[in-house]
Formats: sequence, C-alpha cells, structure tokens
Amino acid sequence: MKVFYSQVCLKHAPKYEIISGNLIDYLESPSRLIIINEHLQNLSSLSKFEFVLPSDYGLEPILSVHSKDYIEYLQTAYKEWVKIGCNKDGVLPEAFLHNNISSSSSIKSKVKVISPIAKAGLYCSDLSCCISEDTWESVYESAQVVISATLELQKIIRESSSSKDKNPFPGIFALCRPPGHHANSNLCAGYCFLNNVAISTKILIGENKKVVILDIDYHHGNGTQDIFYLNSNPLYISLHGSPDYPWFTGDESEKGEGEGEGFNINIPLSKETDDDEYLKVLKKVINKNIKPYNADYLIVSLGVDTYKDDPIGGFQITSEGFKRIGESIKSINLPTLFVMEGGYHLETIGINVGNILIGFTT
Ligand code: Q9C
Ligand code: ZN
Repeated sequence: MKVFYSQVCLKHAPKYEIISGNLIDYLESPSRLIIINEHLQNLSSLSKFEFVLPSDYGLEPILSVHSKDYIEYLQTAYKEWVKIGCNKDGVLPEAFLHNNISSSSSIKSKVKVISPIAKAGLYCSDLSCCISEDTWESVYESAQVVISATLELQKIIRESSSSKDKNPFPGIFALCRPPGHHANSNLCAGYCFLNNVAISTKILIGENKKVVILDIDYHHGNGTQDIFYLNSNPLYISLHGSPDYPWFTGDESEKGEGEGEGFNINIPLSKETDDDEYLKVLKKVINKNIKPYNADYLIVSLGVDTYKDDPIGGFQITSEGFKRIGESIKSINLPTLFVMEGGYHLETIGINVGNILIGFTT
C-alpha cells in the first residue's frame, strides 16, 4: 500500500489548547505522525508500505471547498496577530460571532470585523485551533498529501481497468496532519483547518464518480456533514461518540436536506461501545447503506481516537478490534482512500493505525 507522507506536516505545533476549562499541552502534536510513520516503516520490512512524497497542486482544489476569504485569513492570521502585539504562541479567539449576537438586524449587518482578534472569532469556532507561525504551511501540505493520494488512487484505477488486470480494490493511505473533518467551508475547529476529505471528494465528484465517506473518527465530522448536507453525492456516514465534542451536531435526525435528504447518516454511540458492538453496527451500515449506494470510491476519515484509552475520545475498542474494522472496510470492496484524522493515545497510535491497514490488506 502506498503511504503519502510529508515532514512539512510536522511544522504546525501549537503549545496549548483549552479542554473542559483546563489549559493543556496541544494534543494534536507532530509526534502523532512521527510515531505512525515509524511504525509503518518498521512493518515495511515485510514490504507492506511504500512511502511517497506529495506533489504541489496549488490552491485550486482547496478553493472548491473553502471560501477565498477564509483561506486568506489562514494565510495571514498569525502575522496580523503578532503585529498588534498579541501572544506569539499563536492565534486564539476571545469572542465569537454568533447568529443571535443581536436581535436587531441593523446591528447584525453592521458588525465590523477588522481586528485580528475579531477575525479569530469569526473564522474559528472553539479553543482547539491555535494558529502558530508554521500552521498554514502544514495545513496546505496536509491538503496536498490528500490530493496527491487521491490522484494516485484514480490513476491506479484507470490503469487497472484499461489493462483489465483487475486488482479490484486497492487502498492508499494519506498520512497527514492537521486533520480535517471538523472544518467547514469557512471555519476551523477541533484541530482542523482544511477539510482534506471534502477536498478529495470534490476531485472525484468532478470526474463524475460516486463517493462514500465513512467517518470512523470518534468525533462527529460536523465540517464534512455541513459541506455536503444538501448533496446526494457523497453519501456521508459517521459513527461517533455521543454526547461529546462537537456537542451541537451528530444526531440521527440530521439526514441531509433537499436533494441531500437521506444521504447523511449519523450513528451516535455510547462510550461503552466495545469491539463486538462496534463491528455489529459497522457491518449493518455496510450492508444496509454503503453497498446499495453503489459508489465508485470509498474515503475513510480514519480516526483511532475510538481506542479504549484515548485521552479525549474513547469507545472500548482494542488494538485487535482495529484489525477487524480494517477487514470490514475491505469487505466493502471499493477503491479506498484512508485519510488520517484523530487519535491521541501516543503509546498505541502506530499499532492501531497499522492494524486497520493490515486488516484491510490481508
Ligand atoms: N472534551 C479530532 O479528533 N476538544 N478532533 C475536545 C473534549 C477538541 C477532536 C474536548 C477535540 C477535537 C480530529
Ligand atoms: Zn476525533
């Protein structure tokens, strides 16, 4: 399996975040990627994984998902922030612009967002998305890793169907950070800045392909849901812990709207969910929803923060459980792009990601 990876993704390294009122070390750390990479490198003695550097496809694919003003904000936020004397560790909002900020529509329409501090509250919806000096470089590279992986998967599919030597369901892994599934077209949230999976999906849809997004990160992928809420392609399916972050979305009743109605499927689960229960639910959704959709590609939002000892997520999934999850994903029988999302238990993050991919390939 090809693994797309770049060290530029390691540069983004905020110092801290606020969780449940506590100021803590930033959990979405560069070491996460280093550990996964090392673990896969070690497995490669069995020639399982082949590492590939991304190419640069520019801003165009990114702008198919995100607004121009939001991208400009991400590019300039840190510089503007330090220019007015704010903390050099990075940008964090101190006030948020809410829809109900004022009952007077005349005040609402006059809200002025000029200061870098005000902008932070406009483009960021929580306190876990600090923008440090190198953030944009890593965020951009993370998207390029996923774009490169998407194009490679497409290429493999095209070549295999023309030569008729069907190797029917290859997989590719985009080992990237920062993650993406909490970001929507103009908001960063939950360690996410650009929605990598959405960018990849848009590329495939642009080639008239049908896509299923299976989001197995512990947290509800509110950004991905929002981006595609009105669309019947992709089919978005999320299995996530509830009640938990992002707190306001992820209910079963959110099914999509208009043409998109029925193409957004949320499966909230309790923290007690163990391997057997999780696999039962996953197999059911594969048979009942994923297979009948008849997609051309599967994109997996791969979080391993479902692991039993994850510091912020955590069902009761074991390392062995991840192998079985990988096997189930293989049974979907589609060309598959795995895109790295969450997972914060550093002692096992390598093994757990490795086990998903081993389950998928063997
Ligand atoms: N009590 C991803 O896994 N704060 N993002 C959580 C928990 C933010 C998680 C607070 C968690 C974001 C990609
Ligand atoms: Zn997560």
